[in-house]
Amino acid sequence: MSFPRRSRAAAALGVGALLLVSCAGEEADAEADEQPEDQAGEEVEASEPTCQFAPDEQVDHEYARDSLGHFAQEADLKVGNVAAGGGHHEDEEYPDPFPDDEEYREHLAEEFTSLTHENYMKWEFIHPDEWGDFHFEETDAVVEFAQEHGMDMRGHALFWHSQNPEWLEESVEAGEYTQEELRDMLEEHVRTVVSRYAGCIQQWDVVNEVFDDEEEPQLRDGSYEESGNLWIRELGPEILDDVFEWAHEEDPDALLFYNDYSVDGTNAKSDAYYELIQEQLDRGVPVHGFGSQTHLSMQYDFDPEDYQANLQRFEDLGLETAVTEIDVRGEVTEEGRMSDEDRAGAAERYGAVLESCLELASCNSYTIWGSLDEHSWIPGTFEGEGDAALYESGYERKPHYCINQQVLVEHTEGEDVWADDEAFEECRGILEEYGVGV
Ligand code: 9MR
Repeated sequence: MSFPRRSRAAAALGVGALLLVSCAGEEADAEADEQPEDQAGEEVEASEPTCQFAPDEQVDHEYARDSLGHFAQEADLKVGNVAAGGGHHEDEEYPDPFPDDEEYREHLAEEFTSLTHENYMKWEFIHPDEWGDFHFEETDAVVEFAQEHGMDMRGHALFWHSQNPEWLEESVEAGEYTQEELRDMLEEHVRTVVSRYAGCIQQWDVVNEVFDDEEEPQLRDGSYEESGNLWIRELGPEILDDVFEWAHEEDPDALLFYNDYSVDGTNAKSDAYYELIQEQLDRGVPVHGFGSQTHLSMQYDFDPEDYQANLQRFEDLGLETAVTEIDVRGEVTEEGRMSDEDRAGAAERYGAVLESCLELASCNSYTIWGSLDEHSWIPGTFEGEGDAALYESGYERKPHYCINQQVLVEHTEGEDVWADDEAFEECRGILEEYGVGV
């Protein structure tokens, strides 16, 4: 069985809203088939999911004409970023950006139409000390912010091998839980988190990075030291069906995704996902989407056509697709800058990925993993690499930002508007300087 594919706009709004939207053209015809009818054959309105964190009043804000958010709305594509905090930020000298930096928060609200918790939604945050103690303070704060500003959210991540609390990894290693107890914990986690944010989070990275990086990728069933996934190791691959089922039961409107890195084309890892998902769909498991994280490096080749072909085959399976964590890094000088040539190349990759996403009916969101290099996870993970984020340190736009603006403007209003409108003069100048986008 496969699941009905929704249009990009409808998917972003959620199914409940879809039934209230009036559309034109073929898509509307297809969607009309999905409308419920009462016993007399009249169409009935399905209720929109309500988010328990919905504010009494939204902050009154409009996206400026030269912002990504403005054109994201016109293109019916969610253009997102992370709410930065937790994870590697804890080792840095600055306090967490999202709770503490007003300028940063304003920037998120002014530029983006979707948010992802960079770290606060992960197991180590929600269960810092022991089982049973759900900790939602930071997680809620990001959801409330998104609600106040009318932003969508991608939930990240319910099931992962990394960023589990130490107490959990240690007690599992010491054999302190039976399989049944572990399964119950996972179920309670998934059900509690998904139901808490039902109506607030439109799509979930339910299962994150479940295949390893070997030539013939396998599900990560190894030890903690081998970057094994404790759930797969202890409970077997069958648990993957359960996690999707539990999430779907708690929020039937949310789109449920697999998400991984190094699936930026048709390769052994993306093949492994294709097979796994196909089998799950055949069994009726509610998998709705495939997310390509898209952490690219200028040190490796990138083929935009193959990138799109990969997402296309998941679309052909009936799935939604998404660019979930894009950044493009390169080798940097001591000042943290790539060569101008690499900067131009990085911008071109951002542009090519966004174009692919816009061309695919299934690609409903494009999320950039960070705004400022000083916040980025990259230098701590890849020594000597960086310069991947959208802005220079004072939020001046890099070519990486400007190419996204260009692609969105050209897609929605056309090449002439991009070439002539004075709102885009700054970015035209920046791209020209690097010889990009011409
Ligand atoms: O950006 C996140 C960083 O702050 C954390 O320290 C790191 C720990 O693994 O996770 C980073 O985000 C990752 C995301 O959750 C999953 N895909 C890869 C991302 C970059 O490592």
